[in-house]
Amino acid sequence: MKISLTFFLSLHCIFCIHAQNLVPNPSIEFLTPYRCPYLIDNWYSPNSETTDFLSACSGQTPVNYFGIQNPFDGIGYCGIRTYSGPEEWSVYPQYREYLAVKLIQPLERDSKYKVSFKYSVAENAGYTCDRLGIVLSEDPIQGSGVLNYMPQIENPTGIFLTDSVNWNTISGDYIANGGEQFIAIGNFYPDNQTHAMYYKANPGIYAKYYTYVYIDYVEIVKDPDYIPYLLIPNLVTANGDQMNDSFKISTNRNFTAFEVSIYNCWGAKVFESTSQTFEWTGDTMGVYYYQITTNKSNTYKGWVHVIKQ
Ligand SMILES: [Ca+2]
Ligand SMILES: [Ca+2]
Repeated sequence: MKISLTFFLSLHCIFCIHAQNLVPNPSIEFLTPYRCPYLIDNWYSPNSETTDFLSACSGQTPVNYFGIQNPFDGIGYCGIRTYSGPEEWSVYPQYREYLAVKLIQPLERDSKYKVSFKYSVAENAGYTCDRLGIVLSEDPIQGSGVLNYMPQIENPTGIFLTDSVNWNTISGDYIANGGEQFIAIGNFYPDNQTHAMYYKANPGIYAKYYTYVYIDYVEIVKDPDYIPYLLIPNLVTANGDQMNDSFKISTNRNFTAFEVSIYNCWGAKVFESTSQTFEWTGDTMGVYYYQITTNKSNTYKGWVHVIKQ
């Protein structure tokens, strides 16, 4: 009995320390061996192009057509084309490959998540480009050619991806709108918004005129310490001392919709805005009534005193 209790406590502690990664098959492995190398578990190509799922199970890691790279984790990873040079445009105009997956559970509204994935540039690719990011979406991510989505986490513009030796990380914090349950990784920009250059003296045969990157270990983990807040002041002292000089909200949330209206004591509207970064310095001294609606559903009402002296 005593042993069982100790075991239970240990197990409980393990789950406490490690927040759950919401990405299924995060290491991009063939979890069902007989499917290798044709059907990867969970992951798919959202634009139906030939995304490569490379694994030692089919002899495609660490050496493959595109370069040499040991997996960051496990025995496999993914390989995608993120840009094709002008030499390929007659055959492959605006050609892109992506990898996508449905999360284990949807993201929760106003929660903060750490989003990251590993990448390494394939050494046989003749071109390098700067675009690589991850999209989080409520609806399934799909389309053809360049997928029309704005990545929430991405490599900085103008920084070319060139490291073909190490695994590097693209990561960022993401405050969820709630309901996001699909992700995709790749270059979501057309050629005229992608910075690219031919940089290899001796590229390989297969990837000579395009950019090719390996992707491994994708992680989306909730930050348990993040607490969303919204502070609304009830006093404005518009005297230029930099303290309470205007009526504005303080928040760490990003509202998808926002409205604020301010009324004087006779009920006349004196200010309105749809920007959550609004600032109202007050008309004349007095007491005003405000109404703030966030995400079209939550309404906050109250009084604000304006003092001018
Ligand atoms: Ca892997
Ligand atoms: Ca390499």
